[in-house]
Amino acid sequence: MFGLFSKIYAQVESTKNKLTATFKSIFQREKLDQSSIDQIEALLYSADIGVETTEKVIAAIKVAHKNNPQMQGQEVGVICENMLRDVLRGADRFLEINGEWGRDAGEGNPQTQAVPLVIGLVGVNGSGKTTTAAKLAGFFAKNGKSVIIGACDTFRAAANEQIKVWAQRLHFDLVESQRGADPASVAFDTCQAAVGRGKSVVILDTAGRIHNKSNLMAELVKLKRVIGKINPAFPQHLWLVVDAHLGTNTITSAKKFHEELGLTGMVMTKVDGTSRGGAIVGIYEKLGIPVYFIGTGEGHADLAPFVVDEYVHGLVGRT
Ligand SMILES: Nc1nc2c(ncn2[C@@H]2O[C@H](COP(=O)(O)OP(=O)(O)OP(=O)(O)O)[C@@H](O)[C@H]2O)c(=O)[nH]1
Ligand SMILES: [Mg+2]
Repeated sequence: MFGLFSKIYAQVESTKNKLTATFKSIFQREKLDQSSIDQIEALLYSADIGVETTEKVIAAIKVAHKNNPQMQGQEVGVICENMLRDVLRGADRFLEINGEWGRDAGEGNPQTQAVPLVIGLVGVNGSGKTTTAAKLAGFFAKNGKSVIIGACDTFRAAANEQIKVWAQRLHFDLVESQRGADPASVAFDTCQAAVGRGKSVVILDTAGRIHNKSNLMAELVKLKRVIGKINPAFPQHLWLVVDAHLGTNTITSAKKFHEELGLTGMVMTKVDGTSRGGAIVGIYEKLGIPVYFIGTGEGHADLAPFVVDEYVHGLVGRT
């Protein structure tokens, strides 16, 4: 499993080539000067690490440089990696499903053998929820889990068809829906089917929504409440799917989703197409919500569990 991560993280790194290459070139310098520090600051900003963390990293580099004016680039690399790792401590958490996979069940995962793990995916329009639902189904199936998806996006005309195509291609069970149906009742039917069929994972794909539309947020609160009637533990997880292109701009919206719904995690998608993947740092620092997976492409296998060490390495690419 970890081999797969390396491949995917290498892919992330290569798409951010320019940024990573510039970091590397600084870390290879014999001696650090002020312009190198300015360059690192600009790089951290362009990676969308966030103001606070960037300032902290730069302050630490300046102190180290003052103490040792002969400081080498390599040492700066160590500071950057260590500080980013520090800020992200606890941001990677793997799931445990019936005690068989991952290393940490995290909080709020009162699994027993018979209870399926229910994961709801929420987020703004186009963030990658449906694609992530399909990728997760593929991922869990590959890890020996039986999966069912609920097509709870009853708002967009083609939503059901979109997930149905994935279901047929990847052979997972799907509870379909009609446009205009109540998303909570689709979620209820899906969870009930999961219990009846002995599924181990339920993934609920929901319609995209803007955080300040209170009626749409209320719809998700209702969905949560309704499936809680089947088992008070449902949904054990509610993940915000975040588009990496939006960078730290997504913090306000993430905060609102969290306030309304009590998010348990995030998935950051489209990390392949942008150098702004550093936003995970800023978002985690502000909200403290762990990141379970990252999306690295449009294909069903382009998903990797988030691993802080690999991620930081991919971001600043110290050799
Ligand atoms: N490059 C890349 N594209 C992605 C990734 N995840 C999703 N996409 C693309 O992003 C677009 C939107 O994805 P969807 O899964 O339909 O997004 P959604 O959140 O379900 O959208 P709504 O249901 O309309 O809110 C599609 O073109 C996907 O192929 C990713 O990790 N990388
Ligand atoms: Mg969708």
